Amino acid sequence: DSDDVAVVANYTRSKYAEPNEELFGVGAGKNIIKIHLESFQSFLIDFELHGEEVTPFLNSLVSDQSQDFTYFDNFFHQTEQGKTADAELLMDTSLYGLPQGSAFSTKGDNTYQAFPAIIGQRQGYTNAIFHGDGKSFWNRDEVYKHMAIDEFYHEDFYDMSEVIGYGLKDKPFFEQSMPYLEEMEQPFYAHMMTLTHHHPYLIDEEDATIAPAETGDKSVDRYFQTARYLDESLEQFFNDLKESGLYEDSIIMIYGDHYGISDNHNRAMSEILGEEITPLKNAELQRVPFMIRIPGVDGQGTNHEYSGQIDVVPTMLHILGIDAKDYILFGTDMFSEGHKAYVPFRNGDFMTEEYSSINGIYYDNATKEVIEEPTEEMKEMKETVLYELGLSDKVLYGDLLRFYTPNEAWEPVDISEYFYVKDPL
Ligand code: GP9
Ligand code: MN
Repeated sequence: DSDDVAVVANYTRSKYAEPNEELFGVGAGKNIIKIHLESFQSFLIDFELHGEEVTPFLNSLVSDQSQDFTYFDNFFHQTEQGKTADAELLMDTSLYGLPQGSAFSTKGDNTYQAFPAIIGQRQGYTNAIFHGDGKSFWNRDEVYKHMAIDEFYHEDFYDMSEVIGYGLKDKPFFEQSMPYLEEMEQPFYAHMMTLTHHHPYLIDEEDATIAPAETGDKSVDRYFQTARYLDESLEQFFNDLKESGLYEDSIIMIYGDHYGISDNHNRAMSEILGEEITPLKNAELQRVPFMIRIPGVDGQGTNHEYSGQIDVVPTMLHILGIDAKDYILFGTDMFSEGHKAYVPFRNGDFMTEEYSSINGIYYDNATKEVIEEPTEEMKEMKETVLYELGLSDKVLYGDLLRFYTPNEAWEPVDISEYFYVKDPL
């Protein structure tokens, strides 16, 4: 009830980090194009297989300063069983996914105060999600209403003749999304969700432009081929955005949703990386890319701040010039001096810049050694992580945002206003 929500709000307010003044509001009113890299882990960036770059296009965004991207190379996914849906939840609500199951499925009718709803109300954004799969997967067609997604382009909006694995192949997906994107009312927040680079990494022969790896583990071997295909589809999309004029004045955000290679594949992965996959190494492999380009702002190249998906909403709010302080958000602005650089995983493990806590064991990140006698500060950090995850669970299990009014600008989302059908009567 309202007492519980007050406890939560006290916590998030005490964690809150003041915006970085130089960046506060620099992106106000600009379109946001958010690109989901399915199952994409950061080890792929600059990785070479058979002496070839696997993802030359993404690599070029990181290495070429004139592209004006900032790449967070210590950014982690924080998902659990909800996989993609957990990533969506984390990155649009700054709440953690649930310890079991998917909040999208089980808490799809909750009240949310999501990023799209906030920017729709405060700055007139039109919010859209593009995904070449059925609309009800992960209960999206219900939960999106609560997040104030105005338009959901799902399989009914696409020519689905070129399908592999779960849905439409990424190249036709981006190609067919362009006309919808060009017609959208501006400013818009458009979330492009790719799908081809998804387990078990199936690819048609004509789409495979790099040879598979040779570990004998089929998923791992093909992982590089679908990553290459995704990379090419992205380059095609960037070219189309530039041609349409949308690229220049839009914020572009690129992220990975979760791991693609689980620890069931450690044998093959150790062959690929040439090192043993220890528990610490496995945690380190949970890095996914986060890249952002803000028009008119110089890219920083690579930013090494430890951060995670939970931090994206406050970061983006501040870029748009909306103070995150009023909202219940568990992350903090990644560009802020006061950013809290610890990264909770959903199982209670966590990483900081100096050390990691995995399965009850603390490791020194630099030496990779076990810390036999963890300090009080380390143990307190763990308490904080567990407390924070527990508070987020309370919000979801108790549907607590029902009882919270962030500020005068906030209006509860009216779900009867949203329809995700192609040709409404
Ligand atoms: C399905 C897609 C896959 O629409 O989002 O989800 P995942 O299996 O990665 O959670
Ligand atoms: Mn996914």
